Amino acid sequence: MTKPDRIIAASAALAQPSRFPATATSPAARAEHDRMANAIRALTMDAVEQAKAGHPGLPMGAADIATVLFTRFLKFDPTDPAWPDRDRFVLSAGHGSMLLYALLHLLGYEGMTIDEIKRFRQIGSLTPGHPEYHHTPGVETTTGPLGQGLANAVGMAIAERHLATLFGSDIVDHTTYVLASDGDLMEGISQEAIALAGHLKLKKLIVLFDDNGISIDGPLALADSVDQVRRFESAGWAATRIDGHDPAAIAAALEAAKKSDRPSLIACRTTIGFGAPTKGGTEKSHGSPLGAEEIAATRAKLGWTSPAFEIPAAILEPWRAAGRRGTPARQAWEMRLAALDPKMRAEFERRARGDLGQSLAAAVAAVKQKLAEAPKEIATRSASEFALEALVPALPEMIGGSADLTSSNNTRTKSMKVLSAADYSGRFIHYGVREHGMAAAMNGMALHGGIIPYSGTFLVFSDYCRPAIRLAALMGQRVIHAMTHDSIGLGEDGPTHQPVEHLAALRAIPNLKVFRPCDAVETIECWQLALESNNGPSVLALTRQNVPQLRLGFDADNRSASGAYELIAAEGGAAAVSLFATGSEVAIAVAAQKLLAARGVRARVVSVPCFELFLAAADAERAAITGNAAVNVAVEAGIRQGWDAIIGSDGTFVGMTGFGASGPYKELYQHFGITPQAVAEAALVRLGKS
Ligand SMILES: Cc1ncc(C[n+]2csc(CCOP(=O)(O)OP(=O)(O)O)c2C)c(N)n1
Repeated sequence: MTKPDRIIAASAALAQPSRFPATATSPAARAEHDRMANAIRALTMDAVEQAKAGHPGLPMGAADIATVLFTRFLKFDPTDPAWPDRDRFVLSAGHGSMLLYALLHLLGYEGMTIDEIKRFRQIGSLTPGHPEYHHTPGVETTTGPLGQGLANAVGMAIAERHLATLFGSDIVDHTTYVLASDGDLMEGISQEAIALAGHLKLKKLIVLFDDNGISIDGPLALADSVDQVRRFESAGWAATRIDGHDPAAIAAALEAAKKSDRPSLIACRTTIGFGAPTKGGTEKSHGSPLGAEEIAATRAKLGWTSPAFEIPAAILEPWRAAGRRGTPARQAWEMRLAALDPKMRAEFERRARGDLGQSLAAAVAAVKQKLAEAPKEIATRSASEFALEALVPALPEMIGGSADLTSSNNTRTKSMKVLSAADYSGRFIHYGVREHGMAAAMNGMALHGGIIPYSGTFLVFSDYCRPAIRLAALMGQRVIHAMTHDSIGLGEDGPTHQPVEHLAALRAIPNLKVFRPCDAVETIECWQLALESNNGPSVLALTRQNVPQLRLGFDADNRSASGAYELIAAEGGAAAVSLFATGSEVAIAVAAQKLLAARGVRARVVSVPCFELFLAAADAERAAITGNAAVNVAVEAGIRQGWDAIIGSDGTFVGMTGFGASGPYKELYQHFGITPQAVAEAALVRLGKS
């Protein structure tokens, strides 16, 4: 066969979507569907029972939806779970994890053996309590905190549209499906996500709502009376309501959704714990094992005669056939990729791998060169913009944005077009005032691959992003948050807008890097480090107010890479005092050093742009940077928490102990005693020289 013939043959194989025609209503087809869906129910009951923990209700209720979706619509290949053009399936209601694990087992994902199903919720199994990205092949995102998955899916759908404009629909053409529960849709983040998706007309996003009317406390009516169909419609979605146990209705709704010019909601009326005679339809099937008696009665009711964890070959085989369905499509795709212009193909593959390419180093060096030639006394948010002017053209995978603070965050460079429903090729997203949805959508873009999302908001609103940042850290995703107005230095907006505890709170998240550069040179260095961090997210805390450039001359080394470094050594001998500082307070430490020198006290200044990198450094390197001065003083316009790891519990801290206040920033620094004089005085007191 010639190459084009093979492509046609492979495409033809895909064109036979399944053994189930869309209008399948024959008794035999229905019976087979029921048996296949019941396999999900049986595995779920048995695994939850064995683990003595878990959530049987959702998988049992959504089994019909999942069976139709995975056997007739979803484009995937279990032999290549990372195939870039696969459809994405997001189980937003992560507590229903057994739905996904049962599917992965039945469809033949390697590794998801029946033993793994038996080890549900055990340490080291492929079947943890909630689905974990990277841990289990076939899981597209870590879900559990309700609402996040839905918002991740919006980011995935944005990524798909954007990349399709660059590489063409032969290479990028997939749909993002979400299974969402009542809980997902009650969470506030869902409103941010659906409003953004509707606005951007993400037509290849399809949400299947497991509309079972039950949550943990009982009937939904206890707490909610939203008409979800009308809610989604008002956000610009196509929305419909169907019987979620009718395979023909599910298929018809999916067919219609695939043709829609808008994102689609399919509200599927289901019975939680479908098949369980006494607990089904009630919250009793939501989150605990059904119990031996109820399981026996469910088996009888469903006509499921196999023992626990056994799937008869006659049922497993059609599932495995459904799993094999996508292989020809993937092979055809690979041939199309191979036939692509070599340069474009290399670029696609580079971006899919997440490699940064060669141009980053040159862009960073060029920025540093300019700063060496003409030092800048500017806010680090402006330094960030200066850096981005070089980075954005060098790294086409960077997609920027802001939560309605574009001109404050300085995240949009001059050349950046806006990504919109009319033009998905743009690289800047106006997320609207939706920090949480933005951060979660960014996670989805990073998970999708081919994109490095970065965005902006005020540092104080990192609280609004926090659940998504935490998940980015847990999943090891490279997303970058440029968070400006990073202290009382923002001035007149006052304590509502002045972060105080935020640096400490962000530093508490494992696997998140918090950068607080002190000047324009550190700012480009921190951007470089954030971009190179391909196993976790970063926050850049940036000032509103101007700061002097402290790093003068050209330095090819990225000094920020060690997290902390001696910016200025003590003059004339060993230091009696080490002054540690971050961001805008490094200049205060530098001024304090001069005051101390005037009093005959030798001090050194250590800039600490990133705690996490510093604390991860080898012991000897850390000890050398920490030094052995008699007195350690740290200065940061935030709370002390976290600093003991650097200055010791006997170190002196100059910073904030409560909320800020409204006023001109220079006066605020005086008011709160974060000044060179205060720093010098603190050191002198410790030396007994005050
Ligand atoms: C943000 C968040 N809050 C609370 C929970 C705990 N929780 C898990 S499931 C659930 C609600 C269950 O209702 P629903 O979403 O309708 O799921 P179903 O009962 O249909 O399985 C809650 C409150 C959570 N996982 N995430």
